[in-house]
Amino acid sequence: MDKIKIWGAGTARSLRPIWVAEELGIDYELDPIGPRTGETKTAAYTALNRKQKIPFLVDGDVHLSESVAICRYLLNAYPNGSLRAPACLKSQAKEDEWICYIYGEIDETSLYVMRRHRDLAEVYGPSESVVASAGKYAERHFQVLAEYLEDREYLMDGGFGLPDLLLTSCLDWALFYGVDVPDALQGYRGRIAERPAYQRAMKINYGDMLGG
Ligand SMILES: N[C@@H](CCC(=O)N[C@@H](CS)C(=O)NCC(=O)O)C(=O)O
Repeated sequence: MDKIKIWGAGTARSLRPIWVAEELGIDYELDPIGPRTGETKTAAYTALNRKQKIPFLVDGDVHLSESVAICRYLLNAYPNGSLRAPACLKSQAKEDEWICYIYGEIDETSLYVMRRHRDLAEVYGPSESVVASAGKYAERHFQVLAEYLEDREYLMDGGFGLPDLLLTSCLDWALFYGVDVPDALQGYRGRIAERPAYQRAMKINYGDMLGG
């Protein structure tokens, strides 16, 4: 069977599947295409992913877009114990609750809105007030997460898992955007950033952008 192939590098969303693949020790091939480079708009890529977005994954006959869905698939298909795998319905539901919350409120509603109206202002229109209020909205939800994580190592009992990986990718993104991140979350992020798989994934995903 062909190697697993992942498309996409250079963004918080593309980091996630690369990081999961590194955690799981998967032998994969990466095509590090970037957004806004024209590479997602070629006929060949559009035939693979009609949404013309990264990340994207092909594993045999499994074709998947959506960073969180790709991460979940890789973990379910190739578990190795380094990422928490929910053992029962209730545990899966609580994990999904965190994932939907972080993806919906922090990634899409806050950080990507900031990206649209600042970095991508020529496409979506500039708006300082929208960027400021999206940043404040992220800060409000970071408080919720900080309170919850005050006396916990990870979001779920049983170790580092997908909700932590997703949150860490959002915390990096938020810090890069100058959003106020509470100390409790900065400490949590710092502990997770020591993971060798995170460090490998950051180098693979951002390459020269990290100065390395
Ligand atoms: N919900 C998607 C978002 C994917 C997405 O918007 N990717 C951006 C880069 S972070 C992209 O490919 N943008 C190119 C474009 O919109 O043309 C996910 O989590 O994978």
